[in-house]
Amino acid sequence: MTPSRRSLLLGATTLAAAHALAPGIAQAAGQRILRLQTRQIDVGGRAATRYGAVQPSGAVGLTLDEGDLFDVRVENTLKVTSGLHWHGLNPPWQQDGVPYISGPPIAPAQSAAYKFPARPAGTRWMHSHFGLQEQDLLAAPLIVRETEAIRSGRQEVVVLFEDFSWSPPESLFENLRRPMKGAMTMSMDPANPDLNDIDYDAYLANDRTLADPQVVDVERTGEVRLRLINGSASTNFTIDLGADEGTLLSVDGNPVEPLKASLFPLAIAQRIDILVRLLGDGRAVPVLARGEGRRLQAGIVLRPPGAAVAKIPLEGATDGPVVGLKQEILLRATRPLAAKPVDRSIPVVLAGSMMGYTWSMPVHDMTGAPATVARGERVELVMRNETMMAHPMHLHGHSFQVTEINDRKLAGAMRDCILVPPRTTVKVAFDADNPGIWAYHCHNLYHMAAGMFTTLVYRDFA
Ligand SMILES: [Cu+2]
Repeated sequence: MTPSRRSLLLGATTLAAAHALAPGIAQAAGQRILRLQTRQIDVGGRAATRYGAVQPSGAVGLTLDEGDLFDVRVENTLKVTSGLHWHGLNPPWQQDGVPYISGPPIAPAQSAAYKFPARPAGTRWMHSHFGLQEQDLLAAPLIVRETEAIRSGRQEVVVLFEDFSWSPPESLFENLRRPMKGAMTMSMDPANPDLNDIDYDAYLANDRTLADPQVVDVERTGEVRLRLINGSASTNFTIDLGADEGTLLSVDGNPVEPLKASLFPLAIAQRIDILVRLLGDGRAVPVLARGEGRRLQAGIVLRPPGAAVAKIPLEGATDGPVVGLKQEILLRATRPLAAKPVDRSIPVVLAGSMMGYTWSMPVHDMTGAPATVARGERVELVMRNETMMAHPMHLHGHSFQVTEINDRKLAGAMRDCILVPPRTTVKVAFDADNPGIWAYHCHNLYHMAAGMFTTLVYRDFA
């Protein structure tokens, strides 16, 4: 089998599939196309050109049903090398879309094909893992609708929240890395942690600011399932339903025992599904994402028939709450890991230098070392944050369970991204059932770019 130059087929697929993907040959039945392309959005009356992942129909991102095959070709129409990672799906490692780890990135005018079972179902997302492209909004929803959600017939509303700057990400990063600036912006005071590295110009909800928010028509009564994705590069949000309550159904796409609240923390890269019941009082229901330690906010509005939609200010009256683990401690997975002793416990320190902007995540006290596991093991990651910033830690290719927060044992949520606040130790456990080489990193884009990145490697996986 000679690999096509234009179409790089990744992972364990059949010869027939490879031929179907070759240039000039008809597209395989059921295959979806996602194009990496530029698009224009309006931010405060000014046009911004950013990246996007769009189907030929114009649909942004991808929606599949539980049980579907993830059968996708990514076409790079950008002038730059790029790619997409399927955040929250657990594919074979070669199809995970992390450049140079899963496989080569996609050069301009080239494409790559992916084919694997779309598992696990739930609210996932996709984003570039190449350089700082995520800050240029190369991110989109990736929803695998649960059979239960489909059967319910409930309306679903998907919202991707993002942080936006008029400055190019490279200059934002350079600015952070200036030695004096880095030292000055790092807090030494445990009572006063650093909440933000970057002062953003706007927050977006489905590409729109609150100057012109998306207004979603809903029934007068009934229930709406919100699928909320924090696709920010560097902003933790709190979802605020105001006077209304919602019921948390899942975190990172994984079901939890229902939890009622009005405020829901949503760290970088995390997702939450919330059920909102419309009370029949004809009021519009705003769904806001408030930036941590900032007045800036974004959001959408659910509008029952005839409801008036009031103008929502770009900035709230107070700073958005500090995002921590108060709600995390209450979460219980409805489909937890099977009871089993831990075979391997791996210590990971989340570290940062006060001089300049350097982050790291030494494994077994060795900076740059991978976490190594063997197939079949129950593995525990013990993440100890010695810095003054929170780190949303993401492991690729696996769903883990939160098992302990500061010595408090939990049968917590299943996740793929857990926030580890300053001076906090969080333990998570997972089953090593997906052999390969996997990215394991802080999902704050600038922390990752400045070194808070390692890999999880299976021994003898090849
Ligand atoms: Cu971090």
